[in-house]
Amino acid sequence: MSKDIKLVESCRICENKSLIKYLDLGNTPLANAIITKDDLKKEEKTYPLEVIYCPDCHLSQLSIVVNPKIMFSDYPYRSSISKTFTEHCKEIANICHHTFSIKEQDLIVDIASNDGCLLQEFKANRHRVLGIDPATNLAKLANSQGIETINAFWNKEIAEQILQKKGHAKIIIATNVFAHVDNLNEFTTGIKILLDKDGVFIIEAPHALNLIKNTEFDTIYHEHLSYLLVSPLKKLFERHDMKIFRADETPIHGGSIRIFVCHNNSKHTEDESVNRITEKERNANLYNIEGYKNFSKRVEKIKSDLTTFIEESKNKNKTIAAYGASAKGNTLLNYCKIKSDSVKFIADDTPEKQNHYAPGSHIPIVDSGQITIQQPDYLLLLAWNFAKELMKKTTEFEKNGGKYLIPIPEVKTITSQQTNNA
Ligand code: DWN
Repeated sequence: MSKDIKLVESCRICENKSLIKYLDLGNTPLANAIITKDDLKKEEKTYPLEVIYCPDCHLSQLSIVVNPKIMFSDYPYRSSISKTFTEHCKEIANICHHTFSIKEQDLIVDIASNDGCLLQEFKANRHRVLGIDPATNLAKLANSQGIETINAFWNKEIAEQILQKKGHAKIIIATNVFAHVDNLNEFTTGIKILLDKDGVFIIEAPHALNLIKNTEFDTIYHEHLSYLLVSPLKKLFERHDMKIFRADETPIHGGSIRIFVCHNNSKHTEDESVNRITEKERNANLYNIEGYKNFSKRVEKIKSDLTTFIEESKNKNKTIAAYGASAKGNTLLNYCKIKSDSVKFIADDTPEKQNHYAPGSHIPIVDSGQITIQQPDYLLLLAWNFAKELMKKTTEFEKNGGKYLIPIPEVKTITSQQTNNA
């Protein structure tokens, strides 16, 4: 077994050891391990990508944990590239402002704060803000943009340090990180230390309900150790004398949950939203392995439909390119064994990704100006979760007769009008 990984021997929430595998996507390179031209010839590391289910607490999780230092110390993903996401950050800040009446000097902490785009919204409201992110490149970028950011992984020592220096935090936010963490007990212990008595801890992550319902299997990659449901998280927080008092559904990233957690003895009382979502999870049969039985068949159908579409297009001398060099896109490309002989390039607006190659498929990543320059017949939206935004940026491509192709929840060509009307 490679020294980069460790086997998951028990459920990370309830320690149950009899876990059931329901998906195997094979050995796959790390989804954000983009490659320079010089490294194209070097052998790429791949790791098993399998999902296992805990029949006791219903958490889905990967069967291995890749050393987080390998994945997150230098990170090519910038949250603020997407306008949709920056608008989403405004929504989170407004909810905090209006619902939890935070005062100007209250401390707001964002764990895995990336380039600081969420904290910018709180800083605009004159709150004290602090980011924590393990990626040296992102912490440097956020600090250079005036968002104080500690370059570290979150743990209880960091929580203690911040408490000493800045006092308790009124709001602690963790968007798209809770599912990335192996030791959730240690992570939560840190939250308990730093969170003000009546403070709120907000987690946002793709909801496993949408992943299964819409066959969003591309959301499965080594950064995402857990595929979250509200039910197992309730168990985790109860163990830490904390409670989930509100749960929202939000469309970001293919459909996410936003859950609000507080100390048990805080002033916040649980509302009906928590039970409403756990009922949805139960009705989707996600508290039973039966609910996952046909998932891999649906994944296979997407793979066969996409590869057939590509083969038929090639036979008709049609060209295909892609937009959005996303982590999810690399899971899709690698599982479907799609290479640069099928998809000519992947356009992306992230400077750190351009002039690199996608891991596994080795498809060149270029700036999005290449879309109208090369005018492929089809544009595969690997970041289908941002389809509206990507289409708004490529109106000329569509006007020139180009067609959009989306892979999830089913493989189909789609127009911007259909997307806007959806
Ligand atoms: O959890 C995670 C999610 C939130 O973000 C991380 N583990 C990694 C990352 O996953 P992803 O790469 O699949 O996320 P996105 O946000 O779907 O990736 C979008 C990609 O598309 C990025 O590379 C940026 C690019 N993009 C672009 O070039 N122009 C996106 C938009 C909206 C654009 O206009």
